[in-house]
Amino acid sequence: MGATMGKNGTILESLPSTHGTLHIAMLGLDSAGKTTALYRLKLDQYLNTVTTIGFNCEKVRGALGKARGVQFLVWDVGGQEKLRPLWRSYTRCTDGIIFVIDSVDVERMEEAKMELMRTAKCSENHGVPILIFANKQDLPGAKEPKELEKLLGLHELSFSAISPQMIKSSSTLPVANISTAHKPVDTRLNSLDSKGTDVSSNCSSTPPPHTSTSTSSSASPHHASSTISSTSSSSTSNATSFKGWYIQPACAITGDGLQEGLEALHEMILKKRKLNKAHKKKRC
Ligand SMILES: Nc1nc2c(ncn2[C@@H]2O[C@H](COP(=O)(O)OP(=O)(O)OP(=O)(O)O)[C@@H](O)[C@H]2O)c(=O)[nH]1
Ligand SMILES: [Mg+2]
Repeated sequence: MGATMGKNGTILESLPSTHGTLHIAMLGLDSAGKTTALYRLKLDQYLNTVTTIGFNCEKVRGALGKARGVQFLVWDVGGQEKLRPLWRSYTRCTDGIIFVIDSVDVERMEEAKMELMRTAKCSENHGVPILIFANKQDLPGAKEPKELEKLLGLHELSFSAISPQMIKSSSTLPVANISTAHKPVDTRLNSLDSKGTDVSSNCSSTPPPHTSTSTSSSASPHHASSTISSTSSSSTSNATSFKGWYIQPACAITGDGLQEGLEALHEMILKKRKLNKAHKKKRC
């Protein structure tokens, strides 16, 4: 039996509604800790991962502050170089982006910066809030968020909370630095070899952006927990523009800092929506 179409004939419209759910794309270089973070958030357990070929997708609930009870549909996309051109398919129409950094991998910091900037400055991602997890804070030599801010050039990122279309029609508003370095990508990953994983939802094709999957995974015992406090700066600045990013120290293995990060991301998403709404009203 074929899929039922929506009234405009698109398959997307016929997919189960995820109303109220925030769609999040989780990106970052291979081995940064994305899958470990995803399953720590989902299961509150440490999962022994292997590199992701394709993506994992899980519903995760916020546990802190205003994000408590909020559902996030998180797309964890493989970070290997050959997979990165696909990131764009996952950030399309997303509410927020999580970018995971290996805080000890100084050698690849420039590479991480390049990918982060490419993602943040892509015109389609304009104004999409970005949460940066400064992961692996448990390891000796882990760079602190303040230092990572510099190494990653985060000062280059400040967004207008409104869309480029709105900016065009208003000469008084700041125009963000927009780059269109990406080529459009519509390819699928079906031909890639999978090395196999113990995470069963690790799929090998690009999904439509608003679907959900579930998983059953095996788990291994928790690692000892350490306390990580957020030293990050505020996510907002003024009425028409907002910082749009937030850096959160984290340890995906223990789960430290992960929920705090979701709370900050949720706050940025709400702030952005509010600003967009206020701007629309002003123009009416
Ligand atoms: N010490 C430490 N190790 C971590 C942490 N997070 C992840 N790791 C380890 O880093 C390795 C890579 O983790 P993954 O979660 O598979 O990395 P990934 O970002 O999903 O990598 P790709 O799927 O290849 O993109 C694994 O051995 C994890 O156990 C952390 O906070 N601390
Ligand atoms: Mg992975």
